[in-house]
Amino acid sequence: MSARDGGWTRRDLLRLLSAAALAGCRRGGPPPNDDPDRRLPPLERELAIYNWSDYVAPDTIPNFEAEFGIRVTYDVFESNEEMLAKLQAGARGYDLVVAAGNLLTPLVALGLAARPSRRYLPNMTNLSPLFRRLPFDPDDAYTVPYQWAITGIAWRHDRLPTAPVGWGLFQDTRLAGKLTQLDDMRDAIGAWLRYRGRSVNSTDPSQLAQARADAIRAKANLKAYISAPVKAQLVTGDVWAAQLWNGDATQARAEEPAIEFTVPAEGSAMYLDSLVLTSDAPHPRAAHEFMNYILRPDVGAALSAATGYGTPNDAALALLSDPVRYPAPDELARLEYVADLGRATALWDQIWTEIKAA
Ligand code: N2P
Repeated sequence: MSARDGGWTRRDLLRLLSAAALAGCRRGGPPPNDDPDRRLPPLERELAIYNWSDYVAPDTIPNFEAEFGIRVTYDVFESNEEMLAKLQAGARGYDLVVAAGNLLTPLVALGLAARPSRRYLPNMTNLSPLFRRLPFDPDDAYTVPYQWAITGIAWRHDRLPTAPVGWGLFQDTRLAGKLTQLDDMRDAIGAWLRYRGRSVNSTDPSQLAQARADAIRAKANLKAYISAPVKAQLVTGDVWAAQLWNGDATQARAEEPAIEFTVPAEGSAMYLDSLVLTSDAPHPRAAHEFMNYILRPDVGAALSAATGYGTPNDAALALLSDPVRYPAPDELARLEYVADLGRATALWDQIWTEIKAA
């Protein structure tokens, strides 16, 4: 606006219009805090993280706080759906969330994720190429890999008459009341898709209807749909076999050596969970420091040693005496990364609701 007369001149209007046109051209493009080459403000004194439960080493957070002089707020969730629902409901203030690959698509689509600035992540070079350029983040633009997981069966070898072979275990009426499945739509339904030789990422309505029928038949035997908190019941022996993620099974085994872990013969799901920067992170510099800290070899090794999950970090892997090995080719042939379902998410949601209500 012209300061001289305080009113609009024709030139002012033209300037405004061309600025609006430029802004229009940028619409749909990345917001300014999303530039992967941007410079960040000075280090903040706080950081807020939203992670899975039982998914960090006891000293990961205290060591970071002490070294960087940052106070960390650390909240946990039990499922991807819980995390997404909380963020969608407007929970703000988290700088970093730990998200499975299949969650990245909705996080980006909802404008909740931002690309980190590469300038502050020199330790990215420690990552294994096995976990780079995966389909959910083909340019490695958003995700800073945290840990990887396999879904299988954790079971008590002192309670089950024989070792479980496949997902059919959960249909065995002799074990009624001693079984649980994950309280996780993708895993609970995904198992029954694999049981029939289908993909855990199927969007075929007839395959999903069959999976619903199989899931409901198994549900009659289940004590509950329960995720990480089932560990305590495996340890006490109240549960004899639980669909569970490998690291949580390892954590339970540390308390009760009779607990084993098996990947079902029909195959199963695999996850790469990543640190994702939120688009409105209040402490972006601290968030980057934390991501780079997790990517240190010693920090990554301690994380995986404590949680029992696989490290995507080659330099960390080299430090571990008994690491979770990446699946061999024959095992890998039976495993699938869980992928975003796109429009079929609604159908899956509906089927999961029907299974829960059955
Ligand atoms: C941690 C479970 C995370 C593994 N308790 C599944 N993404």
